[in-house]
Amino acid sequence: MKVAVVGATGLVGTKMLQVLAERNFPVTELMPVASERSVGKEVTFKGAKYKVIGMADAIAAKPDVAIFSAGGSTSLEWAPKFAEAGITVIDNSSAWRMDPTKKLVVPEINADALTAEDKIIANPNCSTIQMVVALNPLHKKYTIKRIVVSTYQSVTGTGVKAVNQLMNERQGVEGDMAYKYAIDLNVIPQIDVFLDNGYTKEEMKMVKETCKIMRDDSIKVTATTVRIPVVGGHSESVNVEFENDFDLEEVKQILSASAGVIVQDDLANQIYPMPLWAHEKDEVFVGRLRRDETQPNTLNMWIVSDNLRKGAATNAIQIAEYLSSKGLL
Ligand code: A2P
Ligand code: 11C
Repeated sequence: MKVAVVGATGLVGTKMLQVLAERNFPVTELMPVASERSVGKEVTFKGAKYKVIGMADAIAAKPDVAIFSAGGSTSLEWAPKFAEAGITVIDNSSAWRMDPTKKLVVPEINADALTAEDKIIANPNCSTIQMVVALNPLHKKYTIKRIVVSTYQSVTGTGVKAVNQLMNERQGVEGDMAYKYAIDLNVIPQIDVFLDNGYTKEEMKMVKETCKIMRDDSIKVTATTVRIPVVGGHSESVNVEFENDFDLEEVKQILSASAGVIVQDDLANQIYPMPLWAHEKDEVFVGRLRRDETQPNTLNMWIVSDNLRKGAATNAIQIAEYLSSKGLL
């Protein structure tokens, strides 16, 4: 498989190279791609050095699949050019996610919708992915009516500049600011820009992407997304109301048996999901499972996952693995 990683010098692109190597994706030729600024720079894959190439050269080299994480505007401009050249694009930006002609895929949930005609496939937002991986198995059993979610999101979701801001602040060093405010010793209740309805773009991604991935527009979602001074994973407090009543032990069994989910819920030993443990793992961790005692059929849960892995690189590579296994590339 000839594989291009577009945005290979970025935080997610670097993680993509790492995950491709770890999962032993059958790469016969690797093309790291970035902006013209980075052409000629070197990246490492499986211990070997590869020179970064530009977009036009990448198309000319005709990879079987191009995994993009180079921002929305780059995707809008370039993904159609790759697709026209017959290259399947798996795009980690928000550019194509809500386009009705494009599939928005979490392999555990809706990879079955993919066909060889899908030349641009969208990878969802990190905070959406980890939530739906945990909720979809419960939706199938009890039918979700409404989700109330608050997030606690790692600075890695913003990129290298934000990680540097946090580390600089911690060391008392002046540097570029990724956020308007200090992030160390602070909590910022804004992720991405504000929209006309007073919600942020990140919050509305969680609302819209959830329904599209779970193929059910009747699910009501309301979200508050928050940046915290953590490196290593996003956490989410989720309150979910079902149409039907549930048994807490059965909920744990369903989640334990679900692909990509690990239940960490042992109160006696103070075991619950944390970014500290989710960091560099591919699974979604679920714990603090308890009944909401204020209304019927409602569950409280705590969901943690490494946003650069299942939230970005791993999910995209799992899509490529699915396409490859079904002969769709
Ligand atoms: P470059 O390093 O050359 O700027 P991050 O989200 O961590 O900032 O990374 C963004 C990634 O997207 C980087 O690899 C960056 O390359 C790449 N990128 C940004 N703009 C373009 C573009 N116009 N064409 C190709 N790659 C781009
Ligand atoms: C964050 N969720 O944590 C964002 C980053 O639409 O893929 C990913 C943005 C996206 O800041």
